[in-house]
Amino acid sequence: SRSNGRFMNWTTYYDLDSINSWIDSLVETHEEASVIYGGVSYEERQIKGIKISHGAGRKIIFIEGGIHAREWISPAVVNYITNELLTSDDEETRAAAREFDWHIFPVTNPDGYLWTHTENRLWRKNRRPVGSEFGVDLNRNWNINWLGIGASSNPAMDNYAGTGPFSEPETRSLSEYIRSIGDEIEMYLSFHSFGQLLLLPFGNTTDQLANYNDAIKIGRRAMGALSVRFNTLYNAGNVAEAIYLASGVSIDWVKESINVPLVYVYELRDRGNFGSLLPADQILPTGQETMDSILELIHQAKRL
Ligand code: ING
Ligand code: ZN
Repeated sequence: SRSNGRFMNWTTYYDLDSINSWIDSLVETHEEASVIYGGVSYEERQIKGIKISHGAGRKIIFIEGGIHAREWISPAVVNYITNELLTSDDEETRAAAREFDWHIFPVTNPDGYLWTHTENRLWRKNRRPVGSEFGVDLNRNWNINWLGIGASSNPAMDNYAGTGPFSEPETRSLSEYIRSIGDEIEMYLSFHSFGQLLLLPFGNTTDQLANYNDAIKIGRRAMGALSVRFNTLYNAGNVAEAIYLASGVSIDWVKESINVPLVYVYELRDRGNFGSLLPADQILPTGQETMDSILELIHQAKRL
């Protein structure tokens, strides 16, 4: 499924090279777009992204996609959002594109993503060799409550936390990128699948956010907007309420170390019928309803 680098339909999952060349083609044709690099992977691939900016002095919305390799709907939806921000005729979408600087990384785990296209469709981690095993869970490796509850010290496990906080080049370099723009980030969105959940920090404790009441209200209204188009139902809650506890996760580090006001994880479609193997004909509807919800997140955040 290689694209020609100029076109992406929303009925196909694309591989790493195709996504990266698609980003190049967008940057060539949209003056508000530029290539950004969030760091590098263990196998020395770039974490390539796209920045959309219509001028100086804007707050940032940061989008993290594909930290788990097999969750293909995550990069696909993130690319759909990017495309909407650059090409939509919809008034509200265009306003959102202009109002913020968008820093968007569809594939924050490039080695793992490539591996799911070539060797093992259900691979989750990066591809660091550890003894006779491979891979660190990049959503357990951040320097926040590292190796606490819901993370494993066993490299054979899918939630292996690595040899230390930020032991992995992907998380270390991406966190440096985030820190470099941290003061300006208004909202951080991390895309996973599956489960149809909107999660709030924290991953490692049942303690609630200082702004929990606002954050959950905004999130619930956004999930209301998400449901309108296709009646897709999401539950919203902090990680402890809605899923399971996990430590060393990106959202906890972004909340605690960078103090980003609004931080959410999407667990995209579905609720387990197809799970990680969501058929490609669900990319477009998942992208559309998710875009609806992001516009509502922005709208509701402004009403605070
Ligand atoms: N789910 C997330 C995981 O990393 C999560 C859930 C996200 C838990 C953020 C805590 C914090 O396990 C998937 N599907 O990967
Ligand atoms: Zn995930």
